[in-house]
Amino acid sequence: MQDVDTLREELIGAVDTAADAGALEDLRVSALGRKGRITELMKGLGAVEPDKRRETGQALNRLKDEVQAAIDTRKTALDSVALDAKLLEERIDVTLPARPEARGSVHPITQTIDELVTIFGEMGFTVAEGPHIESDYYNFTALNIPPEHPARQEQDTFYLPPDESGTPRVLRTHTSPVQIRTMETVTPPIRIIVPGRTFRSDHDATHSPMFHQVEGLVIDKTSHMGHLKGCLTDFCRAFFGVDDLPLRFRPSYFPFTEPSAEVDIGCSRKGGEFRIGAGDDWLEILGSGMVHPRVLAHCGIDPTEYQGFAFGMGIERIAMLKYGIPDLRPFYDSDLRWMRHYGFMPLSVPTISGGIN
Ligand code: 2U9
Repeated sequence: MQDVDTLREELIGAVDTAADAGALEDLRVSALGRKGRITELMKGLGAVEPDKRRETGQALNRLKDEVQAAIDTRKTALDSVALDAKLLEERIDVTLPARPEARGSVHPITQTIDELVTIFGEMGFTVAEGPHIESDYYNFTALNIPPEHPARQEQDTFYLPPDESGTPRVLRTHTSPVQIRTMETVTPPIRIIVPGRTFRSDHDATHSPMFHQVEGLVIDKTSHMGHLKGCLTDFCRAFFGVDDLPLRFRPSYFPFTEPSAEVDIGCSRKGGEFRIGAGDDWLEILGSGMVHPRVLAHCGIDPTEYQGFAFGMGIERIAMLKYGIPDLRPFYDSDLRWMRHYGFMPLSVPTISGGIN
């Protein structure tokens, strides 16, 4: 009978170097299968001398176990290599869209804010932000709107329970508290725009309880009404993409500015068709004015040394005008069909050189 140690060395050597699962299976069959070499040796035990039969049988059983264990170990190693190769081959880029045809788009509000930031950014404005929940002081009192002032009612304020210290709180009705906070902490010159959400208890076809405003503030020692006019004229012409867009500054009243002006842009409504640009009609687009000396004083800025202008407009309104969106309500419906129609390509970022419009 063949020497068991030599056979072990041969078989285990072959198992350890088997190239793949197929070669390993061939080896198993040739060693342990019904007609395998170890099986055949076991079948021949009857011919072994009786006093060596038991010892040889035990040695063959051990060999069988050892070969089987070597096959299992090699199989595990080969499976692991095969799995690594498969994973490498089937690797997926998880950053790709799950469904290539499902393309996201930029909401008209986001697009309009990007455009505003680009235009005012070019004029040297930076963007400021602040909380949606405000104290009554920042939303009203600091803006020269004292407790009994009718503007508090006109603005349909959402009142919230007071904070732990008893301070009355509201959802901000305009972004103006951000300008107050900026003036309290920054030494002029100041040149900021504040785009953001605002809240008023008003809900119909042309009003939403949450809407967006952008306000601007310039504070220094010399800015005057002429700068306000130039700044807003340049903005409106760049935003609507009409170089000779006519503007009209109409005297108005706001508690936080003096003097105040509302700004209209030229338009035409001839033949039932609305067009922005030269025409015989006007459309109100924003409010503005020189910051009231009392507002400056509330923020610790000396009104005999500093002055400046402010303005505000509704973002939904200018987006609807620019992009011909007829209804306000679908802005917040998350309706994909509306987004597909009115949304913007994610990579068409507005720039002054590449175009705002
Ligand atoms: C400070 C000082 C002055 C911001 C201004 C307006 C005029 C204005 C409305 C336009 C349409 C709001 O969205 S809207 O309803 N805004 O007409 N806003 S001046 O004046 C400020 C703001 C902050 C400290």
